[in-house]
Amino acid sequence: SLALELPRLETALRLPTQDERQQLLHGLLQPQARIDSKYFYDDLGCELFTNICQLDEYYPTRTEARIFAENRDAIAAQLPRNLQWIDLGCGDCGKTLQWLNVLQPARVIGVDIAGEFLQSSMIAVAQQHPQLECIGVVNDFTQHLDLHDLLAERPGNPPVFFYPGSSIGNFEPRAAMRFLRRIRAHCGEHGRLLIGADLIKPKAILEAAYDDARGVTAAFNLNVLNVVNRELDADFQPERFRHFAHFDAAHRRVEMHLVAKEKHSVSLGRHTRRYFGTDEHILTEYSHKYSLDEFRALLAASGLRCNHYWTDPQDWFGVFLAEP
Ligand code: AVI
Repeated sequence: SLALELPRLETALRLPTQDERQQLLHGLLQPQARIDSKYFYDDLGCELFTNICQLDEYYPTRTEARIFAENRDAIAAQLPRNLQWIDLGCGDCGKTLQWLNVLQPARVIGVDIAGEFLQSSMIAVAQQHPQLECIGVVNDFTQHLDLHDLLAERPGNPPVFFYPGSSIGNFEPRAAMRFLRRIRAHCGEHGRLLIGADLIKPKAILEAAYDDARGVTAAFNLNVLNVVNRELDADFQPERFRHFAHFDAAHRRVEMHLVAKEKHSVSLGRHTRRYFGTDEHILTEYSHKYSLDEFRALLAASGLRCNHYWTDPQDWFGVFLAEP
């Protein structure tokens, strides 16, 4: 029998709303068609992303992990005691698990858009740390981050937001600033943000990271069409598109696209059809890269002071600790 009490799961904000479907449809009907990168993460997408993180070419995950491993005590020393740890986009909670022993937080809040995945992750955390209060919040936090009530339940425990993996790079800089400001608004006096950001580096390394030899990233990108098919009752055939990734140096971002191999049309539900010409692109993701100074300037513009940061010997990835 299961002695474990199931972690609390707050789901109020999930189910895709009519609004979200409208937005998705609207994006696909633009002259430059686009699909928001949040649609990557269905069950298969989450699994493919886990595989991406283990690829030789995909350096961000292991570079960040090494920065954390080598500086864990120094980072922990800068954080408040009895904190509430909020992992934004926690996935399998693998990164959070590595912090729990040094930090001994008062509670852990995992936030993720993928509900079932989140539930099993939080159960795993609770099993390994039976004394710890674990809460899962199913939420598209990129759209509406509102954890004020939840955090206010523990007024004596300062929040520490954990946003690793350079997920901030998937926002355009202005949206990143709005998002960082929202985090700041949750911090109070003693709250902190521990955030990872991928740094500028040679184009060939960046492009290989987003177009690996085994085709895992290609499968991840193409899978978004299956997600759209379900969301909109559409009939995309992924085999009619190919994966394309390139670094746009002017905008300092890797872009992922799906390119139509041939001219064809796709039904987007009962009343709408979209025509694609040969080589027409659907934009599926931006992954912005920063210099150390640019990222600190972004934090500053969001009202966050960064007194400490850590990098690897090549300056490929940055970990920043920020406070209001
Ligand atoms: C989640 N995010 C930080 C990844 C990135 O690198 O932008 C998503 C990804 N896309 C392709 N590979 C990985």
